[in-house]
Parts: sequence; structure tokens; C-alpha cells
Amino acid sequence: MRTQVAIIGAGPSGLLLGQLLHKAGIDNIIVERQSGDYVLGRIRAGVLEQVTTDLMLEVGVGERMLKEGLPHGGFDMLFDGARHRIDLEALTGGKRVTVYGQTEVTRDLMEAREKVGRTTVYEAANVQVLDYDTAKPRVTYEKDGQTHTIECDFIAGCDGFHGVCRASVPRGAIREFEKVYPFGWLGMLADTPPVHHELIYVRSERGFALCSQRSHTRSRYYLQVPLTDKVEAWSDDAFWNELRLRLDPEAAARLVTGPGLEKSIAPLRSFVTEPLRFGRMFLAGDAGHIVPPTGAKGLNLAATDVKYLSTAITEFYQERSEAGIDGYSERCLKRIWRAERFSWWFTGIMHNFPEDGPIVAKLQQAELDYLIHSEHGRRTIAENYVGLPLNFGES
Ligand code: RFL
Ligand code: PHB
Repeated sequence: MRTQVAIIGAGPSGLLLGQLLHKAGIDNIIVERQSGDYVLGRIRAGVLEQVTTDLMLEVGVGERMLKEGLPHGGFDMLFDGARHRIDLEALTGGKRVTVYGQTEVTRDLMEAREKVGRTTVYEAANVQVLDYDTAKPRVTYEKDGQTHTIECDFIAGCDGFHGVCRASVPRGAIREFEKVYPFGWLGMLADTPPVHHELIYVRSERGFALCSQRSHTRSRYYLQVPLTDKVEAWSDDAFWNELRLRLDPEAAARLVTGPGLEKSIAPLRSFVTEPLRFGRMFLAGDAGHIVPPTGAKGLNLAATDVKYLSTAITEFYQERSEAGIDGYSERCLKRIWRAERFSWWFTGIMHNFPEDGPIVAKLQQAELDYLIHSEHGRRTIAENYVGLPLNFGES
């Protein structure tokens, strides 16, 4: 097989890149290790920045998102027993975020791809990326007992944190920056009305909690838990009881409980790879960087990476210019480090770090108290939460 761009991974970054390239008339094939159903079964992100919703609209897959996505003009922060609203709209000149699950984003992109007839190979085993330091990269994979080869001009590594693309780069050519947090998030999805019409980020003495949602009838809640906890040990009742203990009395009284549809524990990590380009292979999304989910930035960064990448590749074909692909790493990394900083800071201020002693808890409280009572403080949070514009850093 031959294509212009071989995309590894059919998560949101791979699928969105495929659609952006398709719109530019550039042929591409996606190679995915899992089945489509498996990819759709992963419950992850829930909050889209405007740059991401704009990109969905740009590639013509925004129809359902406009109908079913929930625009949020603010969120609550709960600490020291009291809730404070961050009025995103008022603090950022009218910007909002949209609550629309990653599962739905992925489903919309998969359906659009099927409609336009571009190839996605699911359940591809032993995917290998080869010769990307030459002008003739190759991808090989095994399926139905046979080895297949794709010849291409470029490889896009959209294969997530555990993917093959970053792992195939010689160690001397790559630098990795990493911080692993000493706790995880236990998430639960339930068909119960959300406790509040907007999200609540909670800092409590018992640990962080987040009240999120997928619709008016489906909630998504998270609890900070020790990394040693096993998801099987958390019954639905235990989850609801712990959540109630971390909420303010009004929210706790309003919490509607019900059977959990899904529960999982995600470790928290800050991670950045430099550079993101290796000859004719590019890393995008979680393949190149991870943020802790506290700032809701992961999927949004993935979306802007692939927008930059599709622009660079389009310039290469249409204008015979390599300026875009040469500048890809730097352009992405600027934005990535900004989001990494915010996610790391927001994680640091909202979670319990028992090993740091009681003084840290007091200092966190004092910082939150200062920020929330300062318009500049609230604006700093709001500005980062709604995200940077696509042309950030360019004059
Ligand atoms: P993905 O989604 O991991 O997709 C990568 C795909 O590559 C496939 N793959 C391979 N394919 C072929 N060959 C191989 N060798 C392969 N190895 C892997 C995988 O099967 C998979 O299908 O990465 P992508 O596309 O870069 O997307 C990134 C996002 O998924 C991620 O950043 C977000 O989910 C992060 N995140 C959030 N982001 C937000 O913007 N807002 C949020 O509210 C938000 N909440 C979250 C989150 C992540 C969470 N978890 C579970 C880590 C909440 C949670 C709990
Ligand atoms: C979610 O709804 O899954 C979600 C929302 C906000 C976050 C992280 C996750 O910061």
C-alpha cells in the first residue's frame, strides 16, 4: 500500500488529523492497534476548549456537538468548605468551554471518516515505523496472519503515551521530562443528573474531587485516591459516600446516586518529549506529552498539535515549503509547556500531598484564598482554563 501520510493511532489526534488532511486533499491511512469498539469504550476527557470545537466545525463534524454539547460559562472551586465561581465568560471576554465527551468526539470523527471512505486499519498487530529518517518512510503491521507494508511520505505518531512511535526513536535523539504524582483519579460514570449545572473542582482535607458530567442525565465524578488502591475494592456505595464527604453540605444533600456504569483509576503524570519531530515522523497528542487531567487540557492539546501538523504538511505539498514541518516542534512545544504549567499548578494546589506535611495544606489554602479574592487571580485561572488561541505566540 502507498499513501502520503501514515497515521499511527485512531484516538482523537489520529482521527482529527486524518480529517484535516482529507479536507486538504491529502491521502492518509490510519493504523490502530485496537478495535473501533475498544477505542470508543475508553471514558476519558469531557471538556473541550473553543479551539477544539472550532476544529471540529472546520472539518465538518460539529453538528451533533452543537446540538448535544453543553456550553459552560463558568465552574466552581470548592475549598475550605465554601464554593466560589470562576466566571469564565466575564473574566475572558465571553469565552466558554463545551462539555462533550471524548467518546462522542471520537464517534463523530470515526463516522465522518467512514463516510468519506478513507482507510482505517483496526486490530493491526506489531506495528513498526521504519526509515523515517529518509524520504521514504515505511510502516509495517500484521493482520490476519499476514505482514503488510505501507509506503508513505510522512508518519504521524498519534499513538498515545504507550505507543510505538516515541519508543522507536533512539534514546540519544530525544529528551523526556517527567513528573509522576503520588496519587491517581478514580473516575465513575453514572446515569444520574449532575449534582450541579457546572463543574465543581474540590479541594478537601480528604483529597481532591471533581464533579463533572456528560449530559443533563449523566454524571462523571472523580476522587483522588492513593496509587495503591484497586478499582475492584471501590463499591458504588463507597464511592458515593466518599464523594459526599468531600462536598459542601448543600451539594452533598443534592447528590443523586445510582449504579456506576464504569469505574477506573488513572495515574497522574506531567510528561513532555523534546523534540516532536524526527526526520519525517512527528509525534502529536499523548504520544508527545501528558498533562494531569486537572486542567482538562490533554485532548485540547492533541487537537491543536494536529492542526499545526496538518497545516505544516499541507504547506509541504501545496507550496513545496518545509518551513512548517521544520517549525512544528517549536510551535507545539510553546503551547504544550504553557498547558503543562497550568495543569501542574492546578493539580498542585487542589490535591492532598500528605507526605509534604500540614504546612503545605495551609499554604495551598492561603494561595486559593488569595487568588479567589483577587480579580487578577480569578482571571489567571479563567484565561488558562479556556485555553490559548491557536495563533498563540505569533505576532
Ligand atoms: P489516545 O487517545 O491515547 O489514542 C492513541 C491511540 O493509539 C493507539 N495505539 C496504537 N496504534 C497502533 N500501533 C500501536 N503500537 C499503538 N499504540 C497505541 C491506541 O490504541 C489509541 O487508540 O491519544 P490521543 O489521540 O493523542 O488523545 C489524547 C487524549 O486521549 C487525552 O489527552 C485525554 O483523554 C486527556 N484527558 C482530558 N483531556 C482534555 O482535554 N479534557 C479533559 O477533560 C480530560 N479529561 C483525560 C481526562 C484523560 C484521562 N485519563 C484516563 C488519562 C480525564 C481522564 C481520566
Ligand atoms: C471529565 O468530565 O472527564 C473531566 C472534566 C474536567 C477535567 C477532567 C475530566 O478537568
